[in-house]
Amino acid sequence: MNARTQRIALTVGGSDSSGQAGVQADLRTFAAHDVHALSAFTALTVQDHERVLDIEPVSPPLLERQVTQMLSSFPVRAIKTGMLVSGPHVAALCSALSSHANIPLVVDPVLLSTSGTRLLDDAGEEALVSDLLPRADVFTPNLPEAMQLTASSADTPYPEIAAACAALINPRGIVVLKGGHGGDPGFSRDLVRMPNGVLFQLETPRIETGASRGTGCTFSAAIAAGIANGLTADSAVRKAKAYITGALRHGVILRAGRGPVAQLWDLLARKEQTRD
Ligand code: PXL
Repeated sequence: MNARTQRIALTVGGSDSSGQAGVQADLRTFAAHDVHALSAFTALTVQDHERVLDIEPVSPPLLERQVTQMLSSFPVRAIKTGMLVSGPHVAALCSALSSHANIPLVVDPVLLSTSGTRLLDDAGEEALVSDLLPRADVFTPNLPEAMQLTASSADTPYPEIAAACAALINPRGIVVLKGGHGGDPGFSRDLVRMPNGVLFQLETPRIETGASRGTGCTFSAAIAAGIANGLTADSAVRKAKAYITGALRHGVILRAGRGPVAQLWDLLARKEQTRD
């Protein structure tokens, strides 16, 4: 018998039946980081290779029960949130988190699916800003999400958007403004804002691929997994950037040239090397 202890993190979000984004992406990401995944579902979604076809939310009380039970039963070292559906779901989550203020929280403010379906309603956006974000230790909006949540305009400079995001979270928290900015199409640049206001950029060559579903979920989940493994939040962010770059490079094609990033890329690459 060779049992061993494993570090534990909790993901709170939606099921993607196509296994590309949402909780399914988070589960593989935690596994790749040797972190045991607890999950609390906010909704079941029906998705094909490109679209969200149906959404059935879980009742807010059942969401609260899932989170409350996981946090009281296991020593959870980090929590990551994704699709939160509605105002009552955000309220249920905040209620479950209220007696666990010390567990690091990574909030990925999922507003839309890749194909443009809303995954959080208006009341949910309000509750996210007023009740959940003030408790967040890492906040990982992409540029459109950051602009929407801070009411920024297209000509607001990125450092100002990042500062407006920082004003929404725990003063000791980090903002990671994801990708898609910087003007140079050859690069993916994330702007990181530390609690003291220092900004730094994480830059990698842009990877052109149809296998990019789940990129946002995976990046945020990798940050949560790094924190669960004992890294400081800013080390976890840097490490997650390298990890998501590998996952994009090794993307998986499922159908019509599209598919998810490969969360288990490192494991599979090593297996490949040892295969004869
Ligand atoms: O990528 C954000 C996201 C999160 N959660 C679920 C999703 C998506 C995108 O489609 O389907 C369940």
